[in-house]
Amino acid sequence: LPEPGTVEFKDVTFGYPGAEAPVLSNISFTAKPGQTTAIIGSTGAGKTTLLNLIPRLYDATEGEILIGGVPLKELGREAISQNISAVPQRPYLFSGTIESNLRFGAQDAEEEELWEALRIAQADGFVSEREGQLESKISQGGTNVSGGQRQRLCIARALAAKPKTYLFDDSFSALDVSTDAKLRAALVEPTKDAAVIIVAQRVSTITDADQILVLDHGEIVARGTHEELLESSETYQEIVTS
Ligand code: M5T
Ligand code: MG
Repeated sequence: LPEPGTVEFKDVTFGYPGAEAPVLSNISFTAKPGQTTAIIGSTGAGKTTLLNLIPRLYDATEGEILIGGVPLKELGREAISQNISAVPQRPYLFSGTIESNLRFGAQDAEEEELWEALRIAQADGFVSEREGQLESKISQGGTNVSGGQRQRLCIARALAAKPKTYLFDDSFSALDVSTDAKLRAALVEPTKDAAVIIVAQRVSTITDADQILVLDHGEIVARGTHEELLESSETYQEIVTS
């Protein structure tokens, strides 16, 4: 059996209910623990849709998705939520405290572990400056923190859960380039045994990924490392120079 956390797509096709054309066609790849798999492609290419199939927000129309060698449909909701942390493209905070938001998926974490997750996510600074710190109130939807702070709190929440698989949907886009770089450097150690899948807009976010999938109109049109794709893929070259 593949290692726990491994994500396998086998010839996956998906169309939204009621839509005529599929949004994803014949997607096959393996994201292994200890590796970063990046997905890049223009807006509407199907990147979010692809990620959302992994925690079963939708089910594949054709083909199969397996986690650690087990088909998603046999895994059950509980195993999926315990093993996968997803940071969505529009990260969401609940009304409550920073602590209650971080504990979603990490109920038993020590307070020190929450701070560690905040440090990695480059969020410890602004949290420690807020009155009440971990007890500081978050309004519904997180409207009383900035977009970049919301994104970092959601990354900290994902880290606190210590999953085997991480899904980051454009999670670094609201960060300036220097915070983005610091955060990704800090992520290396805590995610080193996990499968990490990153959807990115900026090529600089993914140049060191173990494999990059180039998605175009719902199909993987090229795959490889940054250096390989610079040589082989016109679509990738266009993304790099755009
Ligand atoms: C891919 C359509 C969307 C687009 C295609 C989420 C969603 C998407 N779509 C629906 O019909 N219903 C939905 O609920 O699917 O969209 P995506 O996966 O959101 O693309 P992306 O993540 O690569 O785009 P972006 O802008 O985040 O870079 O035709 O209309
Ligand atoms: Mg998207």
